[in-house]
Amino acid sequence: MNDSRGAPLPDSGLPRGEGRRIAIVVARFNDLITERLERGARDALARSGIGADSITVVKVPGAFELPLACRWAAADHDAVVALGCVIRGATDHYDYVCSQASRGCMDAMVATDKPVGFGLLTCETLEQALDRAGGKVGNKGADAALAALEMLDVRDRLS
Ligand code: INI
Repeated sequence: MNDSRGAPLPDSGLPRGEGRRIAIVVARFNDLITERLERGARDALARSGIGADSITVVKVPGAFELPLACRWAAADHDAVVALGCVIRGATDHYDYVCSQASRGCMDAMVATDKPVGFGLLTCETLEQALDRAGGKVGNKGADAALAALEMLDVRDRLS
């Protein structure tokens, strides 16, 4: 594919933010982690050229509530970033929350035809979560935000 001047475009979309309106949906459960994911997502969006007034942040109780809020947010935003953190406990509750939240976010993305950046950490320990929320493995909130922007660019190039 070529750009408007005929120069070849790279195969991947670019995380361009200009003119985009983005919603960030943040689960409050494990907020020590999810606040860091939110900061990472906000910073990544700002670096991609999105002003603070084009970003809506909304909090929900936990990861289980992310999919429905993503569907609501998709109605008047170009893309949504879903952020949460599930840490394995003593029961199998973890498995239900992880599987339903991730399935629900995918369903929200397909049903609304809007990108949903998936920033749900599913970890065995708090240490693993800290590593992924701005620690030694990066910030998965930032990664999810950039993935959503990249998908918007992919859509524009395919349409
Ligand atoms: N929600 C999370 O976001 N992370 C968790 O680790 C978690 N655990 O372990 O239970 C969790 N549970 C709450 C759930 O997401 C709902 O908010 C709750 O069940 C009310 O619907």
